[in-house]
Amino acid sequence: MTLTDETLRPGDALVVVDVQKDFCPGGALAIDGGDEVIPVLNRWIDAAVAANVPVYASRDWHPADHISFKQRGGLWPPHCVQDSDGASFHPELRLPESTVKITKGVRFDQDQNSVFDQTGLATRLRHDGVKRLFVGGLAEDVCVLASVLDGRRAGFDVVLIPDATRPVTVDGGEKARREMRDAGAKL
Ligand code: VGL
Ligand code: ZN
Repeated sequence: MTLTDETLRPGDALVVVDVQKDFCPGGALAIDGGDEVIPVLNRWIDAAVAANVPVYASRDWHPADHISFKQRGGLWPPHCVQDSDGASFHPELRLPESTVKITKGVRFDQDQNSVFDQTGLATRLRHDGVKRLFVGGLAEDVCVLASVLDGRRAGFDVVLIPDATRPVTVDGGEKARREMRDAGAKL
């Protein structure tokens, strides 16, 4: 990536996916090195604020006994239960006050991995004049992947910030990067 490509400019947005305590070491669905994305994202947040580029941050926000939890036949241990400590944004993530927050995973009948899934986010981004998304967060092979693919489908240019994301599994991360590249995302 050239310096020009990396520079934030009007029409860009920074999208921070699910940097919550439960996805970091010590959390209910801890991702290896999940907390290592935080200092990287803080630098991107500073750059976004300096360039007057808006910041959007999603949170996974499940009802208790959510359909995605193992006890309900889902894939995951219980995590990011609404209003629990683990569902909070990681305290070291320095989100500006102007951050637009996206809440997802609230449906009783299905999971929502993508930040675009039934949130109205594409409409909001277009309203805000956004054309290109810089994306980081957790997890690379689950919610980041789904969000990047949906962002491309919705017609946005998408840049994944590689050192600002971590996968649940190494294999999953490699596959996710291939899929994102094939969908036209820049890495
Ligand atoms: C996520 C697993 C379950 C994520 C959310 O944010 O990537 N992963 N729920
Ligand atoms: Zn979840």
